[in-house]
Amino acid sequence: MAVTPFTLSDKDGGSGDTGPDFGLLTKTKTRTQRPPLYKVMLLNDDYTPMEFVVHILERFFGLNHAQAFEIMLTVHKKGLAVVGVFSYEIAETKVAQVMDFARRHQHPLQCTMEKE
Ligand code: TYC
Repeated sequence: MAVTPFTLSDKDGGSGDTGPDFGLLTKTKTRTQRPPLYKVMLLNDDYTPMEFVVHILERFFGLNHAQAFEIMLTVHKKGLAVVGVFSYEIAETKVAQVMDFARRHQHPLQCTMEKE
């Protein structure tokens, strides 16, 4: 917050030719902070089937089959990829959903989040 003092000129029917009035007003500027965003990333491994990863990307990240396949291949080739950017709570939920789904199917797939 910044407080800026400023003067009023003599337009208020004051005493006439005695110069400007030095009334003091304050302006308060409030800057709204954007909430921080978090990247959700999938990590490659040697065991999780490609189709399982594609399924996860469709199911939890709302990607169509072509987008999901492309991101899966990026993870497979590069080691990891960002699959989405979310608020903290949404990112945390996505990571938990992916890790839980992978664990229940006994795949070692890893999903993490990182502040953008
Ligand atoms: N590397 C895996 C395989 O060859 C496929 C895979 C892709 C695994 C992406 C994890 O996040 C991943 N079956």
